[in-house]
Amino acid sequence: MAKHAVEANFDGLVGPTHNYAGLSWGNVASKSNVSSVSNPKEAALQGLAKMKRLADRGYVQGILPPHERPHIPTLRALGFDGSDARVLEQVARSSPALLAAVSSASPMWTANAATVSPSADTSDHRVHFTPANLSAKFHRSIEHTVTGRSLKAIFADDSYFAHHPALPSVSHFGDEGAANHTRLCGEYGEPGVELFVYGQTAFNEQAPAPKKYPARQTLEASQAIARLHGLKDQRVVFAQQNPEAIDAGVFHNDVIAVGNGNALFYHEMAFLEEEQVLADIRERLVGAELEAVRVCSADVPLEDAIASYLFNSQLLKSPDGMLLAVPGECREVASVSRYLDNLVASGGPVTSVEVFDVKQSMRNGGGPACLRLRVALDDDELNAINRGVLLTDDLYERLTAWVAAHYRDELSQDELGDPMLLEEVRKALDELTGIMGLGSIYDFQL
Ligand code: SUG
Repeated sequence: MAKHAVEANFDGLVGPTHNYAGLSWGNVASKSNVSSVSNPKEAALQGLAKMKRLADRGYVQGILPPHERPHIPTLRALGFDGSDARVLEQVARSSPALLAAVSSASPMWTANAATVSPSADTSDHRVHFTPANLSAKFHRSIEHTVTGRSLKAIFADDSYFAHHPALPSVSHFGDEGAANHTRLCGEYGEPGVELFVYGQTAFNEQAPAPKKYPARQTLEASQAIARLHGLKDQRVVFAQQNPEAIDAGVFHNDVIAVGNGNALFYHEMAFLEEEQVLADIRERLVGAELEAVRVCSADVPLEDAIASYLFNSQLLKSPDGMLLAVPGECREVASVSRYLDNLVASGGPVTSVEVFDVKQSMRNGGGPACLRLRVALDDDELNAINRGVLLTDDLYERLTAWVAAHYRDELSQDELGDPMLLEEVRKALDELTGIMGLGSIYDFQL
């Protein structure tokens, strides 16, 4: 008998240095909003409001903390020295691009934090975590150490949870975590099919690959994670993302597909070999029939899917079917808005659609689904986690007050070198680890 389990969503709390630095070549929104003035306070409150609405509906909602930024240890490792203020002053003068990279609040997109395999799928029946090396972008490649510490602080009991280090940080093993990984299943406590979507095969230069933009995930990385997590071959599917989609701006699979339970909602341009992917999932899925909801280009052209982030919605099981939690931009793109009007009436798995405003994050290419990491947990595992990170009414009140007290409501690129900003960040994060009961996870606390 499968154990009762739920899917918990761990959202990244947006950090105080949220800004628009144009760091992600291949991510259209990041490039188009470069140097706009951001509003970190609004960004964090938008994220918290999304979490609160979902927690109020009964979903288990957890939080992953922001990281320390600007990250002085990275700058010191690159040869900047002297006091922290002097390090900032030197890098601001000599390399504003580097300063922007070590100041990004990118850990907010926790769909890229790690790949997680629930205990029903793994050989030792523990929940396995591998932080993503995010090696494709320098500003993201510095995330996995602190991400690993946060995950260990939250999922601490090693009789239930297994933590692996990130894969080797080179392009051959480029890994972007859960953004390229979807678990399909009947009940959450039953064994599922883990679908790994990759952009490129690293060790075969003849294999299809995008021409314009980078493929951030390799097949070799996905295979390594499946091995590390002890997944059974007959429960895993490796699928190549359509290189044309990557070249149009689909830098992660979760910009063009989302799945949950037995439902897979995807655009016809998502996979290189669509029929094969569906057949492989159908063959491996036990205890449930795959419900594939395919969106054609005739209804939603690829560029509209990218502009609206339709597929970066959260697909959540609800009492009467499934809820699609879409970003507000979906109502601003005519084809997508029309599609959504018909979706519920079409009689498929999606039974309701709700709009969430995460505009501050969207302008850097991060929709509702980018902001969350899913962890399926059985009742014992849920009891074993550090409960201080689960959103309650009280924690929501404390965190909104914390944001109001510590965050700026405007931040431009010129301000990233301000030593006061670094001080504000450290003071805020030190308080936060206390609020969430995380102990010491930041370099400045060790
Ligand atoms: O890695 N943007 C992130 C967005 C990540 C979205 N995540 C998922 N699709 N799961 C990225 O490209 C932009 C930062 C800047 O330009 O300031 C950035 O890192």
